[in-house]
Amino acid sequence: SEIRKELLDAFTNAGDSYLSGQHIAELIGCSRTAVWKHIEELRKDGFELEAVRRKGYRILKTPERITADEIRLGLKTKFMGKNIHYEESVDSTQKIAHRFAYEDVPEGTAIIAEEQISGRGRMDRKWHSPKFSGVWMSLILRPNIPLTKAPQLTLLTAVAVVQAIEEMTDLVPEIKWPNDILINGKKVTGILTELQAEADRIHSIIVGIGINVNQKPVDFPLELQEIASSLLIEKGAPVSRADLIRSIFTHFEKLYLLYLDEGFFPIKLLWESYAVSIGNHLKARTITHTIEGKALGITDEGVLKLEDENGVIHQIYSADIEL
Ligand code: BTX
Repeated sequence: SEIRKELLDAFTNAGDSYLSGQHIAELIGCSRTAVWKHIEELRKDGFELEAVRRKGYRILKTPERITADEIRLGLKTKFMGKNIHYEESVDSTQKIAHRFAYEDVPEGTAIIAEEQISGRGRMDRKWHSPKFSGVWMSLILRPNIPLTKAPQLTLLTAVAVVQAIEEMTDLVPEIKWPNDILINGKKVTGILTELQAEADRIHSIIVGIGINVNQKPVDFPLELQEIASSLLIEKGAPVSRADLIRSIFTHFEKLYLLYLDEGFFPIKLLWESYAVSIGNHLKARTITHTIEGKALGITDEGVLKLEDENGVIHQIYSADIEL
């Protein structure tokens, strides 16, 4: 807004010195209460402000934004992330991606937001996506594969994200079938794969990636504090979201081209090397029932094989896994 611009200009001109509420009120022509409200809004948007009695306000830190330019600088992919659509605040990047996919945007288009008001997980679950601290991104793909193979893209994406996290940190991420990435047992990433199809042909696959990057423990709602974590928490230092996104584009494109060329097998081998669930006893909760057993691995199609106590091997296409 106009007032926001004037306020930021005033702080720019003040440099390192404090701006009193009275002074700001005069500069932008509003009441002191209104000044206080504008300051609170700045805080909500990620600015760190210091308020000192009798002196006034000073900006300590501006919010860390991702800019498309920052991502593009140094990006060497052929098509992944070449077309970036950036928004500050959205319902869900998946929603935008679905709309774009109909409009025939190029393959590899990425929709990235600083914040999602109603980010979503699988089966209508919520995905917590606070401002300026995560990677909330949807990728549009148009592989020429049958519908039944679409879930393989979830596994491929998990491998790409693990490789990117490994490149950016010295953390050891692990994959929990099919779509969770854990660090020290806590969820740092979720992947949601959706598709648009006509008859049995895939029109687009939309891969949603949510990564907790720079959240502090207090940034998680209570119900997530035990089960979720962020790269910052695990690493003990912030991670550049733009660098992480660029790294995901790079690893993703490599894996995706390999996949289109040679099929799922090489991806499967990589995936298995990062998976925690394989060899372990686990519980798979499908929509209709729960199966307990030992995870034997995934099939060449990406389906989980679970051996129950009677030695019967079940193929699990979609489930929630409890380790
Ligand atoms: P999921 O169904 O496997 O996981 C959802 C569950 O994970 C929730 O029920 C909750 O318990 C937990 N959860 C919610 N938010 C977080 C979080 N920030 N960190 C860790 N755990 C959480 C996973 O679904 C798929 C998530 C995809 C998110 C991306 S973000 C970009 C794109 N847009 C969009 O709306 N969704 C995708």
